Amino acid sequence: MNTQKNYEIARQIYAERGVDTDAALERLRKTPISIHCWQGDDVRGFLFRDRALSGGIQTTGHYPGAARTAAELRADLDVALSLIPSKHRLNLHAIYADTDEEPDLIDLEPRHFASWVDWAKERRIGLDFNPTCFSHPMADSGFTISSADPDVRAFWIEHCRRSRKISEYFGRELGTKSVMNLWFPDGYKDIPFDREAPRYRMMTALDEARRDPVDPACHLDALESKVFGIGAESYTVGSAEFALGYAVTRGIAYTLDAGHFHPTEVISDKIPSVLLYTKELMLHVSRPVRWDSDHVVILDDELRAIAQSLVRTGLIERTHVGLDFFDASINRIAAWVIGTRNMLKALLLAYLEPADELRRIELCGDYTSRLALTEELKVYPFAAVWDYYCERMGVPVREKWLETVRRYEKDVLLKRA
Ligand code: RNT
Ligand code: ZN
Repeated sequence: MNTQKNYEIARQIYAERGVDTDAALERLRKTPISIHCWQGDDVRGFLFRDRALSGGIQTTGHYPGAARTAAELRADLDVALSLIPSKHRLNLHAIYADTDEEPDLIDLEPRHFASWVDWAKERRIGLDFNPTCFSHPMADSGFTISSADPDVRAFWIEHCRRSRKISEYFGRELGTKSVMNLWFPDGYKDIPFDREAPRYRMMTALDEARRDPVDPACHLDALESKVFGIGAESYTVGSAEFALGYAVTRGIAYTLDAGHFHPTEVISDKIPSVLLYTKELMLHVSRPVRWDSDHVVILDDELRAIAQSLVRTGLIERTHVGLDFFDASINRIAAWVIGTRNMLKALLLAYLEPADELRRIELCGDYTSRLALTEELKVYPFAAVWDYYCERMGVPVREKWLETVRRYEKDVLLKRA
């Protein structure tokens, strides 16, 4: 197929509507996605390989080939990155430390992540970070940093304090600010008597964990809210009001996860509100199916709406777009490629909107034209623009990438016993 010729036709069709497709592609090229490392090994990490995943999150499935070491995970990521157009970032969790020393979470230091920094430097990509406040004996009560037990609380405060140093080190070494996402599974399975005390403890513990000054050019804290988790159905300490209030009053970022709200709520509508009150925003783009199931992101209406919220009013400039899904029932590299390419497709669709025209139409109250135009735009020749972009970025066009994944599965993944 003639990708170039198809693009020329598409470019003219968009141009008739006043849309510059070359400019849209240039904007897309400059939009990094923070790709989550934990899709590659079902959120296990390398520090405590015998611990089951806890914190009310779950991976299901037994697809072969999960990475068992940092070297394997990096090799898998290299394959995924070779199939995703343009440069992105990698989002690491503390349990992905690459060391033989067997440190506990409160012993972690930047040097335990040196191999990741070398890898990122070679590829000229940025790193983001997360303290891991689950899958650990100190989290077995269902509470971490908001625990009523001062020893438990102190443990998690120290882990988060150290995590900030690691995140700052990423930013300094790589010359691009690392966003460190704080998420705590803390909550009650059944109805609590006191809903305030754990929140007060979380607030003060977070202040303590964040007491060391860090270079804002290298590190940014973000706090993620949640509505419920498995085993914490009745009460979550870090609720939406808690996390947004904390982020606003402390001048940090708030993290919106697409699966962390009631089923009819959507984060696409929350993005513009949150960014009125916080300087920056982190996203965990995910796909909840009936619950916070973290399915692979597909190009559905909500994904498109998220991208529209970010692009139409320029809020993407203050947003860190991260992914958060984990499916152990399909090829994990394919999961990364599908989800990330879909995020990029959604952004490109948004960059291809005739924004000025639609804004003018809306402001003059012409809702007929607004509906007519947005519906017709859905079937504009977007695919020709996307294909051309993939070709130009040197990655496979359309589903051709699956051949590479299949070959790697046969040669490498299936050989991991
Ligand atoms: C859990 C949160 C959290 C985790 C990752 C692994 O519900 O979404 O972000 O998924 O930190
Ligand atoms: Zn999340």
